[in-house]
Amino acid sequence: MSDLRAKYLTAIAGAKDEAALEALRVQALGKKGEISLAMRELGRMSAEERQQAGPRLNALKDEINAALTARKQALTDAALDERLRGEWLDVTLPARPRRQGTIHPVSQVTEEVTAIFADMGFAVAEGPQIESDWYNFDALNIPGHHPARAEMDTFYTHRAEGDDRPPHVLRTHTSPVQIRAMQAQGAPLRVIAPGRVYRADYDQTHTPMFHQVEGLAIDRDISMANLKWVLEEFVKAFFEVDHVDLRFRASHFPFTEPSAEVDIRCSWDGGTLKVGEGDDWLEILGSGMVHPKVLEAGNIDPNEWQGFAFGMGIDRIAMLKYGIPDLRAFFESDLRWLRHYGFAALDVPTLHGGLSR
Ligand code: 2U9
Repeated sequence: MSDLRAKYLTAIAGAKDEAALEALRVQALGKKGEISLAMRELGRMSAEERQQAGPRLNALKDEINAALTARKQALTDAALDERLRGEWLDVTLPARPRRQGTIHPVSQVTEEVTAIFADMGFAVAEGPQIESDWYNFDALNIPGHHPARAEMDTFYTHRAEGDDRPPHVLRTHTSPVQIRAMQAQGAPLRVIAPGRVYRADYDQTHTPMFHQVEGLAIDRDISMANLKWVLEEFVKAFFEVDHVDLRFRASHFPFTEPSAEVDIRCSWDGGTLKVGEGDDWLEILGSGMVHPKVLEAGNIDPNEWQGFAFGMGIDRIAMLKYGIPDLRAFFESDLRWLRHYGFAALDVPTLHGGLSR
């Protein structure tokens, strides 16, 4: 019997697959298997012999069954290990170099602008694109009769017949986001508000939806000098040049007093824009000191706090930086245009890693 035991335990341990195990099971424990036949022999033994051999055969049967089960489990585990090794995937590998999708220039420039202002301590604020006319106009010192309301070519939502409440508007600038930020966070405050804005206007230089970024810095002693420095730093970083000249031209906005439009020195030699050199001036943004009434609308005391604000068109500065000629093509989803002007998906702009490359 010890021969049988050694024979089967050795064979089971060396079985290469489930089929070999099954053949061994049949050979030992099947109807005509060696162990089964030996059990049948018990009938012919004397009672004394049977008492000896019976339990030993049963124990051997159990031992062989257990060995079969254990070997089967080991083979299953090995097969799974093998599969896991074969299907192993390094998810940290770089993406395939062939570019499928690309980052839209508006997204790229939004990220660039955000990285630059984040470095100067500005947080990003967001708000609804459908606004009450209070947040979009009144809070910004643009009352109902003010020509700016008409000038802004506003999209109004529809109210049901007999509903006399003023309609909501598609925000005409991101300024309401900053009113909300003042109300929610109070002073001191340093935020930028990038996002979509809407004006009913469509021609070569206007689309009914476009993108703005506005900035707001409020503190006890903030001045136009701080504004000038921040904008100079921004323009240098954005256009990736060491030197810029800015020109502040007096202007008027209802939400700032005094107000200034800002031009940068540039040249258009050979049809391409060079920032920081030449005899031309290019208007890129509007700015000013926040009007006291606007601070009040944001629940900030104008006797204690003051601040500067600025605003610019993201699509416009994207066109300037990346030499994109037609604004309307931005929103036509033409794949050839997107592949040509799009950016690699994994090149996230940072100040240390490079903004555009
Ligand atoms: C608050 C207070 C003041 C934001 C400002 C401008 C000047 C400006 C235009 C640039 C080109 C809009 O996209 S554009 O047509 N913007 O000239 N924006 S100051 O002033 C604010 C904003 C929010 C609470």
